[in-house]
Amino acid sequence: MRPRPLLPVCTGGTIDLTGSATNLPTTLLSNDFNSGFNGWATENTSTGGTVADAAWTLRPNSYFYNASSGSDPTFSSNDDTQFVLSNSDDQGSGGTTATVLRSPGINTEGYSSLSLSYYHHYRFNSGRAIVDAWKFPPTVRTGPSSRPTVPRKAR
Ligand SMILES: [Ca+2]
Ligand SMILES: [Ca+2]
Repeated sequence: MRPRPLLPVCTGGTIDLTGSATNLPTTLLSNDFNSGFNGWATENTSTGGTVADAAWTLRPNSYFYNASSGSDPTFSSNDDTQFVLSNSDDQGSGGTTATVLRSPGINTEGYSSLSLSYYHHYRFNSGRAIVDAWKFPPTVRTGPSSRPTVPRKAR
């Protein structure tokens, strides 16, 4: 917008003021993985076993997995739709799983606060898993480490 010429304002006089504002969207980024990864990147730096089997993979709701031991789980997502799964058990014994699911960059300019929410489910067999969410550069980290949970709907 071009600046207008300055107008003199006299006591008791009136003047028209104009301005504009940009409405920022409430949700910056959202993905339900129902139509794919949609720009989310996956990394798989796992070692041992069949590494490729640990990669983040789109799975349909009610996904049945024949586990190597214990009961065979059927996975359902929070809203009974397609979801993503990194399956350490499928990598096989002797493997260590290291997988990352990374969102596209988010422009937070103009926001004074941000919140992050997500559903996850950690199914315990042996060992432990860590679920972290962080912003990059990682000056602030948030998200607790996962503790073993009984099988339930992914959160
Ligand atoms: Ca979904
Ligand atoms: Ca089995």
